Amino acid sequence: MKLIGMLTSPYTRRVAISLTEMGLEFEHVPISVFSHLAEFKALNPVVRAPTLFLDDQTMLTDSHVIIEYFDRADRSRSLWPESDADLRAAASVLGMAQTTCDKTVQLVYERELRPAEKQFADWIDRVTGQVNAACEQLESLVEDAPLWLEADRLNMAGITLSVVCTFMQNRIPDIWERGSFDKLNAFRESAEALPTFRRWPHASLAAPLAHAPLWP
Ligand SMILES: N[C@@H](CCC(=O)N[C@@H](CS)C(=O)NCC(=O)O)C(=O)O
Repeated sequence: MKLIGMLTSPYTRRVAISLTEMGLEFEHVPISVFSHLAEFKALNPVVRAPTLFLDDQTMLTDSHVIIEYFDRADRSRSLWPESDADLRAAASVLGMAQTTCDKTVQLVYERELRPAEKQFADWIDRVTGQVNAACEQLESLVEDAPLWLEADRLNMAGITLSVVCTFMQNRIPDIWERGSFDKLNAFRESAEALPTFRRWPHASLAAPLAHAPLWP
C-alpha cells in the first residue's frame, strides 16, 4: 500500500496516524500537491492529498473515505468508540474538528496562494470567525469528550482533533494564539507526545505554497 501526500497536510497526517493505529503497514510517498505537481499528476491526475493506492492499485482519495474503508473492511481494528453515547459524542467532536480543518485550509489558501491584491478581506473575516467559533466549541467539549480508546491510544475523533490543532498552531499561529485555547492546546500536547504521532510528525513546508504555477 502507498500513501501519497505530505505530512504538512492534516488530512494526510490523520490517515497516516489512523492506519498505523489500526496496525496497517504502508509506504509513505511525501510529495506535495503544489511543489511536486508533475510527479503528483503522474500518480493521481486530480492532484489531491491524501491519495492511497491499495495493493491491487485501487486508488482511494479523501481522508474520511480512506479511514472508513479500512474501518469497515475489518471491524476489529475500528477506531470508533463502542457505546452509543460515546459514538455520538465522538462524532460530534470529529465533525467539528473536520470542519475546523476545512476552514483553516480555506484560510491558508486565501492568505498564501492568492496574490495580496486579489485577497478578499470579507471572506477572510468570515472564515476567521468560523475557525474561532469552531475552536470555542471544541474548547468547551475537549475535556469531557470520549477521545481515547485506551490510556495511550486515541480514537478517530481524538486523532483528528489533535492533528487539526497542531495544523492550526503551525499554519495560522496568530489566530490560534489569540484565541487562548488552553484546553485544546493541553490535549494537543499530550497527543503529540504519543509514539504514533512522533512517528508521523507535522512536517515543515519545503517551499512557500505559491512559488510555482498552480496548474501549468
Ligand atoms: N476532504 C478532503 C480534503 C483534502 C484536501 O483538501 N487536501 C489538500 C491538501 S491539504 C489538497 O489536496 N489540496 C490541493 C487541491 O485541492 O487542489 C479529505 O478529507 O481528504
